[in-house]
Amino acid sequence: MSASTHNGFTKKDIRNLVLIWILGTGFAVLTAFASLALYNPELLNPTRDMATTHWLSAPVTPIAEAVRVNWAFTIAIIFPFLFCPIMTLVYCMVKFTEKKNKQPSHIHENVPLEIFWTIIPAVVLVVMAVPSYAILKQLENPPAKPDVVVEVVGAQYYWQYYFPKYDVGMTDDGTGDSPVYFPKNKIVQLNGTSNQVNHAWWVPAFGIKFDVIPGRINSGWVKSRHTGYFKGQCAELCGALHAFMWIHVKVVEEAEFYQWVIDNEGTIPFDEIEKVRALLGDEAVAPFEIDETEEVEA
Ligand SMILES: [Cu+2]
Repeated sequence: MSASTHNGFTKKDIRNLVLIWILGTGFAVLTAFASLALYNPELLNPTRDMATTHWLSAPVTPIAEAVRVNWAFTIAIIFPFLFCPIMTLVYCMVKFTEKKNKQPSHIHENVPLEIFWTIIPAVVLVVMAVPSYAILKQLENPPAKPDVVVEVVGAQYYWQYYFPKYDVGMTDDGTGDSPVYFPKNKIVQLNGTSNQVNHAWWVPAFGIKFDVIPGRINSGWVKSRHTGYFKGQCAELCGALHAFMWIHVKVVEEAEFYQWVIDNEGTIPFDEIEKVRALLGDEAVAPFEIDETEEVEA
């Protein structure tokens, strides 16, 4: 059978396809952005508030920013794998119709092609895995010694927090009336566990999600660049009221954080008293008084 009896794949087809891949992918990406902008222009604002758009909260920590960049990078790298095969299929459906191609070729197996489409996705997976694992490692390990350590306990169905350094604890009952306070621009290390079943502490704006598991301690850390009120949720199906296990975090300036500690009958550690006096005034921390009327047993 001579080569002229059927239409094969020519160099021109390859050139056409590469052009279609590039234009088609670009068109798809532009359409996605345009439809987002038409639906709600605020969705394209990188500092948008999730409470008003219900779409990907604005990142406020270095981890959340790294997660967002990695997300965009991953989407960009996997989009061609979605579009290119679809466009190739459509191209072949149009070009090799029965009318134009009476006697189809019977090609099977193409070793160079199979090596190509095995190696390229494998390389792409490695390219995606390297930054992802780097971020996972960062997520668990703060860049320096934490400024504040918080013990987080998941309960059915609320969250408890305890700050050992300040001997202050509180419960977030899920209504939003009792948020936990974190100081802005400070490394807050969270050590989480659970008293009964598995839960997960998840605040999207912080880029943090870690499981809290009975008998184990898992960690995450937050260093928020902005003050504000951030909402999260338990991310592990934990029982009947799982959906109401909200997380409320208020990130405040350092002075307001210390005021919160004092208002909640916490203790200012000795080495921070001078700083707290400078921030809140002398009367904020009562001087240490010895009650001389109290009898001391010999
Ligand atoms: Cu839960």
